[in-house]
Amino acid sequence: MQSGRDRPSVEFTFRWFGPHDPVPLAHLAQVPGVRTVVTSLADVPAGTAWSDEAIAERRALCAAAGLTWTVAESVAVHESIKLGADAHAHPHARDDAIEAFALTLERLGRAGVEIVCYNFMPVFDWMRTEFARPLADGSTTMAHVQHDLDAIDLTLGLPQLAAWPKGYTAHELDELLERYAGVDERRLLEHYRHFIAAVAPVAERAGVRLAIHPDDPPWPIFGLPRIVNDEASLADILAASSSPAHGLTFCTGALGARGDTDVVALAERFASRSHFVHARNVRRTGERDFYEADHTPEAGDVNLVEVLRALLDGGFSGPIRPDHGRMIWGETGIPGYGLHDRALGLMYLRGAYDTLRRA
Ligand code: DNO
Repeated sequence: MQSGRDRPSVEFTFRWFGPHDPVPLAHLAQVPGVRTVVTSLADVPAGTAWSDEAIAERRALCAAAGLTWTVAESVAVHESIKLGADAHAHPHARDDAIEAFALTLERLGRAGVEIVCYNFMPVFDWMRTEFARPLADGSTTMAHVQHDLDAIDLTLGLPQLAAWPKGYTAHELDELLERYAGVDERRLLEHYRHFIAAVAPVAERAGVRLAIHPDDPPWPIFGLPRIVNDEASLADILAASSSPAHGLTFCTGALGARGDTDVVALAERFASRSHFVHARNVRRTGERDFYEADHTPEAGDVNLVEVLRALLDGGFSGPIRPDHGRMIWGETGIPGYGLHDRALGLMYLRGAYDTLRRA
């Protein structure tokens, strides 16, 4: 157990989706202590390098609001990388996509962006089955019910349920899913090793730290393999490269959705390999069902103060952002990404942190 003075310092930060985000950047800068921002060029398709100009433009936008862009979340990993060369339609697609990813890292590094968050979930990024479940207090939140997900017929295309539809037609989706037929967890992990071996040295040279985000929800969906979701799989992922540039986005919500996972124990074990933290709380309502709760321990199953203590004692030093909040006080906007509840969450974490540092 460390005393407060020995505990590393961290940076509390906030996500901003870009000019289409209903939360103005200037409002983020009014949250006490927030000086940096997490954002990305989400309009650039996976497999295309981000241009220096577009990076400079986003950086300038942040700077004009008094904020420094320090984390890129996310840089998308093209499906050809996850599929591996042989399972993809074009023989060079994987190499080209890796090259584009590496170029993006070099350019972000030059622009002073220190951390790049990404994920390795086939086809679908994070997923929920409900985006505005009413809670007893009149707020709304996102929820996941596995039975409802299982009932989705993908041959009809991906309905309104995906948070971030990638715009596949039913036919494209069908083709893509077919190509994944030969990719099981073992193969996916091999493809991941190929990818990280290629990009970690580039990240190192560029002064960028890579932070892989766990699968969300943390189990396979639609029969697709997922390899970043529990203690053993996180250990395999981290063992894929010993580069100091290779690490995790420690997402307490994604990891906390599994009843067989002790998030505090994971924080103890992986603190020093974590480059970035997503702090949010979930209430499990079934083996594979949960909803997203506010950041306090009574509201959900994750004790964020204990997680924070474990991360700090384990040597984590980096950016932490409050992740999904509820929609409260009549706010509307991107589900999970209203200003109010995330700002309350940030202040809760900040209070816990200041206390831990003085204890
Ligand atoms: C959800 C986020 C994810 C995350 C990506 C990382 O709100 O945590 O969209 O940004 O999965 O690649």
